Amino acid sequence: MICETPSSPAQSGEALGRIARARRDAAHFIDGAFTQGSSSNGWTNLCPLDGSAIGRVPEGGKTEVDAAVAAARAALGGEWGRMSVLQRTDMLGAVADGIDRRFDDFLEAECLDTGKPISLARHIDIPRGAANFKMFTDVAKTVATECFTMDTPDGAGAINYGLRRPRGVIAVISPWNLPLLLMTWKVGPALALGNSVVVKPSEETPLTATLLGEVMNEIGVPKGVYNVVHGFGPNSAGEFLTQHPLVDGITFTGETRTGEAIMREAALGIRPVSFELGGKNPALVFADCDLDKAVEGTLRSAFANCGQVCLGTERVYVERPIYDAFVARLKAGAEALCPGVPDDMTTGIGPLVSREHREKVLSYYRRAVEQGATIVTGGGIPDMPDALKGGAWVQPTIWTGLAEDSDCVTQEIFGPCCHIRPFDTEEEAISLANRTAYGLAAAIWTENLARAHRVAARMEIGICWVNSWFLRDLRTAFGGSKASGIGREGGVHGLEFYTEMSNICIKL
Ligand code: NAD
Ligand code: 6OD
Repeated sequence: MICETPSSPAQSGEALGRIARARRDAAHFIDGAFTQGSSSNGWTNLCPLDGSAIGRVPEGGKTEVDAAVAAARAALGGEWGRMSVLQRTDMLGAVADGIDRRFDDFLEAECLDTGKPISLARHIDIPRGAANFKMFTDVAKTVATECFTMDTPDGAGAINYGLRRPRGVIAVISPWNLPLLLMTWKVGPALALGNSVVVKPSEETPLTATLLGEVMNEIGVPKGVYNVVHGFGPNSAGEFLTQHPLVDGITFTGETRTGEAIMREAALGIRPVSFELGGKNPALVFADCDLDKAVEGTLRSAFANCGQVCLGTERVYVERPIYDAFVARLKAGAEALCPGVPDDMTTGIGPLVSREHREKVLSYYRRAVEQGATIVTGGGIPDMPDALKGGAWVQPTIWTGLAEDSDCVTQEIFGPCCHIRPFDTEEEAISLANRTAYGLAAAIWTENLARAHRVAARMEIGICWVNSWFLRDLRTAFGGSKASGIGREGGVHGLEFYTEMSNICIKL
């Protein structure tokens, strides 16, 4: 039965009231100072829970981008650039502790910007924001480079060794779905390896990037090391940043189409890019799986964060003997997810990030019906209390019966929805899973270890989970293949992008 008890109006008012204390304007953070910038351009940041105004956000233009890039460049030649690895990494360890100290401020800001449940942000978004700094300090302190001795005709020989230098000023362009997590996932390694950064957070979620500026100042991180310029993409701060000739590298997480636009800009000046892009991720559920685990895992991978996780499952392939049981159980799980406000502990699902994004998701819900889907559950907007009617709420949705070339099976929707289709053989499942332009993640559910290895090895993706989902060891390579990205970050894998390797050849 569909969850009919979203937060009552009284609960909503109280919960929104508690979070409302964090309502605030955002500011650019340039050269260690908060500023509204040089123009009066800006926008109102809307809360996806009810459509209310959170505060104003200034729109940065060329002036702010120029100032931020100049500050970042100056930092490289100043105290920051002269620090030893240990001094630098101690400072970043203190930044991680600073996030922990202000945990509740970050939590409130993130929940206000995204509407996501506190139970989710408390376990994933904010702790990972801190961990992303701690983890990469370990990498920076311990990473080794190569060394070769070589013979020379005079018999004296030579030694070659690799030397990693910071790449320079890194532009970090980040999305709205896990704002602090995905921004620090790039800022952490960039700073640990001695770069400085200019961050352009998503226009939907400006608050935690701004708050991190306060932490940087509290810790005494030198001015210009961490800069934030707010704005949009095309013809705004995002594009100006990617066009800036003094930016040495661009790391981006977001839509594949945006990645294509950024790559064109990066071609000018031959700047390297690191891209984490979209996905259309499959889950393969074999009849020999533990059905409880597979259903619970797929509920999370399809509906967590209201389906707004790049690694999320939007295509589920289930072996025919357990197909009906799986569909019935996923339906029951989806219908038990109560939409509600962040600090109501019964909330199972928050809103989408904005009404605009809801329009996109609903357009897929309509197209699914037009293209012949059977709606197993959902398909529309939940009935919310009056106080929340202005929010971006949408029902968790499951379809069956769509063709493999239909829009909802081929295109990334980025909402709480998935299509389920039966399969009969392992070979068929592999072929269905790989039949996509994307190559980010896959989940395999089986208790057969040999099958797990065999199938995982044939997934054309960057990350494959077996009997789990979004289980992250930050030392591992993270990224996507095909249209899902370029490069890998995480552990030592980010060294390629965040440092420039020189070979020093010494003739003895
Ligand atoms: P988006 O591409 O619309 O925006 C991401 C960022 O790019 C924002 O800050 C935006 O302002 C900026 N931007 C947009 N156009 C730009 C341009 N021309 N030049 C410079 N900057 C520009 O993505 P989104 O809607 O914020 O996020 C959702 C998308 O991100 C989904 O496709 C999702 O799969 C993807 N994503 C991927 C990963 C991953 O790790 N692969 C992680 C999270 C999200
Ligand atoms: O866990 C991570 O490091 C990471 N980059 C997750 C991305 C999630 C996408 O929405």
